[in-house]
Amino acid sequence: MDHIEAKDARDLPGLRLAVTKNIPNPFCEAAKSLFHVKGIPFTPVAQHAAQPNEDLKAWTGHRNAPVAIWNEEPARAGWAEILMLAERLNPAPALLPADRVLRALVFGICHEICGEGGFAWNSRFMMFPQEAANDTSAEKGSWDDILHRQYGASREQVERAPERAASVLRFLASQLHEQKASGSAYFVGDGLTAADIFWACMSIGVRQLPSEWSATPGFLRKVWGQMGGKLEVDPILIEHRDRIYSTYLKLPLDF
Ligand SMILES: N[C@@H](CCC(=O)N[C@@H](CS)C(=O)NCC(=O)O)C(=O)O
Repeated sequence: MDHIEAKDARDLPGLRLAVTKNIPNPFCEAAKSLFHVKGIPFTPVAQHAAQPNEDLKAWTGHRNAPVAIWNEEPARAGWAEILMLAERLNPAPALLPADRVLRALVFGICHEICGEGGFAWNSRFMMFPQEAANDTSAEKGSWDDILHRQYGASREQVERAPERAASVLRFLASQLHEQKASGSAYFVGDGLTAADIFWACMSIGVRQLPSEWSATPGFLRKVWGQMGGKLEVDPILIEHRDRIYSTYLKLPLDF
C-alpha cells in the first residue's frame, strides 16, 4: 500500500484513512474492508505503530489508527463512526440492515467484537506481559509505555482478559450456530453486514491468516500465536472468517 505521510495528506480533499504501516492492525484492516466492500476510494496515510505520530496527532487529535478524515469534517477514529461514514459515502451495499431490531443486533455484535471491554480489547490485554500490568516504570516512549497509557491495562484488566475474550467468542459462535440452523451463513439476517466484516478482520490475531493471505511480520505472528494459543475458538468462527475474506474482502492483505 502506498501510504503518504500525515503532513502531506492534511490538505488533500476527499477521504484520507490513517492506517498502520507494515502491520496488519485488525482495526485498520476492518476500516479498509468497509471502504473496499463499498468501492469507496481513499488516500492511505501512514500511522507508525507505537510511535508518537506527531503530525497525525496534531491534525486529527489521534496518535493511533485507524483515523478516517472526510474533507473538512472532524476526524473519526471509532469503529462505529467509521462505519457510519462509510454508510453515508456509499449506501450500497448497505452494511446495516434497514430493520431496526436487526440493526441494533448488528451494532451490539460489533461492540462485543470491537468496543471497549469486547473481544479485541481483551485479546490486546492478553498480549501485555502479566507482570507489566500497572507498571508505570516502563521506559517513556517504549511499546509497553505507549500501550499502557493509550489503552489502560490495570492488573485486573489483564488478569480477566482471557475469560472475557473467551466469553465473547462463545457468544459469537452460538450466534453463528443459531443462524446456520435457520439457514443463514451470516451473523445477522440473511446477508453480509458490518458484523461479518468486523469479525473477519478482528479474528486475524487469534487464528492467523495463511501467509499467502497475509505477510504478517514474524514478531507479530509470534505474539499473536501466544495469545491465540490461550483461547479456544469454535471452528465455525474460522470457517465464517475464511468465507467472508475469500468472498468479499481484498486478498492478500495490503498494509
Ligand atoms: N480507535 C479504535 C481503536 C483503534 C486501535 O485500538 N488501534 C490500535 C490497534 S491494536 C493501534 O493503532 N495500535 C498501534 C498503536 O497504538 O500505535 C476504536 O476505538 O474503534
